[in-house]
Amino acid sequence: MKTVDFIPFQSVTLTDGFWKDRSDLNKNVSLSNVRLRFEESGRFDALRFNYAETGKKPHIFFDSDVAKWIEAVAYLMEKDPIGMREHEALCEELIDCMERAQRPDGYLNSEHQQVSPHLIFSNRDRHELYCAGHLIEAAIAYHKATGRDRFLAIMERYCDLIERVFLLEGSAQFMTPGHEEIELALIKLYRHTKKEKYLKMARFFLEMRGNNEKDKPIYEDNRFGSQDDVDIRHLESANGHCVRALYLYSGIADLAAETDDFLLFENLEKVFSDITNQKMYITGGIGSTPTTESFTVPYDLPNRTAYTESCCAVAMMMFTSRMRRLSKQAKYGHLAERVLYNAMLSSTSLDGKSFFYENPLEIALEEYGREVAVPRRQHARLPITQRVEVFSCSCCPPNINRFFAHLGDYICVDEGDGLCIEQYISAKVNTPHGSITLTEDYAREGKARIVGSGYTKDTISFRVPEWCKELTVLLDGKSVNPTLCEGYAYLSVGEHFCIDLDFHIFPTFICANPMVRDNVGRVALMRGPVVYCIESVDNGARLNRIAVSTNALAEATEELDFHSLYSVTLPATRLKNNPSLYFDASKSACEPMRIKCIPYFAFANRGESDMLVWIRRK
Ligand code: FUB
Ligand code: ZN
Repeated sequence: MKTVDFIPFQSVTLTDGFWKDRSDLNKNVSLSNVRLRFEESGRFDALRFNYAETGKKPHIFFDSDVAKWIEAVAYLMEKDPIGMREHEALCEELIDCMERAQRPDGYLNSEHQQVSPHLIFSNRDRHELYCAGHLIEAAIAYHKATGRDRFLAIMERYCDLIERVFLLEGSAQFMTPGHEEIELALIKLYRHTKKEKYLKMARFFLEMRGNNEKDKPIYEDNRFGSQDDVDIRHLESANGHCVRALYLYSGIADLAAETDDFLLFENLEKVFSDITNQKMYITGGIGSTPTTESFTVPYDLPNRTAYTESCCAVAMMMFTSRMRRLSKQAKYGHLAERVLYNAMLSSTSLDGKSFFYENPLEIALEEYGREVAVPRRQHARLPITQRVEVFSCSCCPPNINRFFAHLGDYICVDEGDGLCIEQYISAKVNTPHGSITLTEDYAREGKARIVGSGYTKDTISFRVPEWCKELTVLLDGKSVNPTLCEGYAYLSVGEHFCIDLDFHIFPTFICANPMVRDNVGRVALMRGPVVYCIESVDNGARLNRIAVSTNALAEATEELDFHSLYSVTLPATRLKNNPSLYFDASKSACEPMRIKCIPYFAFANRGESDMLVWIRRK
């Protein structure tokens, strides 16, 4: 199987624009704010191994939270070592502490060493290998950024122990981790060090899952919980805890790439279709239930109780970019775009300080926290209505930190015989085939420009977004018709060129397959890649009283008032207040109104508000 590589973020400089602003916000606000909250909540203390002195008890996956934050710092250090000095000092301090605390046999885990040593490698849901995986990823990033190999050496010593306990002796009380992550980390370590043993270890953990008698299920009430229902060679659908699943699928994609295993790729294609055709929200979010944070059955996509964890957005980006490495199909870039503009962006407040764990598609404030006639634990848990700076389970904020720190990784693919533009993000990209400057006004005006300089190949390709119904291309100012093939456009170019793209963006109503019960009789507004929503702060409470006709688009007005994007205002009607529970439909009285729709990612930034993506269709 031919694999290709994205041009790595180290060769990409984001330039002014929508995504540079978001990435700067991550660097200048989110990263420091997460650091403050992690300091307060004892996460860094966990890895200072000072529980005995401070009494601050580490949680079983504090190590992973810190590791993701270090990984983010390392990525940012590559571009701005001076700006990261203070954060680097903290990383060095933590590496000192880990080096001192590591057991002579290589074991390293703050909770198990300080709180529950009797439980070491005894229970697969205690996240030891998950934490190890994140620490490995951080150590690789740190080694690349600094050239210093102390952290990497710590993790290699730990890997020696893991190899001995799991592969050689089989002395652990489980065979594969309850939470996947180490698999993809080990393949990264193999690629970084070129040591075959790490590939062998990754392969072991991947192939043993669902394929051994030793592993106990993680969730009694969800047989798919930890993807043990089937082994990777018989995988056909996406199941269980979503983050775990997507990390597993990413690891399998890496294994397929390294071992040229087409069957694994074919299985992942089935999984990809299962997710994108049946189990994904319009925002690119996944996870239909907070119970075990899982996928459920096809088309079960409730809006109000959507789980859609922010980590899932990160994990979807990981999975879909790996699939793109294995096969040039536009659907992977389409998915990445959907996630980026919606599920990913909604995770973070516009001021960069707070985060959602779950990203619902409907908020009805009156229903939050109200008394119910069933015991509380039977009542579906509702997501929170405002982003917060830190949660007790704070896996998402540092995941978002590390994601935005290497956003440049997702823009441009080196196909060998030419470059391919996957995402329209303003950037200067240095490639082995010359330099490319991308400038976009993509989500606002549907336009982008690609300028090549010193280009050494004959063709360049670019992804045509799935929402594009009309494409205009100018090559050096002259209108041209590119060759279109399976979602990509191909152009012959010379050494220096300028391509202007207009994808002709306009608002569109989208409807869902009627199998999605929650969306029957409803439409969602999209404008190019951006999903829109309505909020009570603009449109009054009880948003389900509002109905729109799809003809309303003819009378839409747009205003450039929403964080560099347009809000869209449309005629609609509102059902007049009627106290009756049931009433004659022909007598339902409506009043005309105009509704203001804003980009979904910006919801809950103006205080608590009702919010709705899927609006009743008139
Ligand atoms: O279990 C560790 C992390 O906590 C998972 O990745 C998230 O889904 C949350 O459950
Ligand atoms: Zn998370």
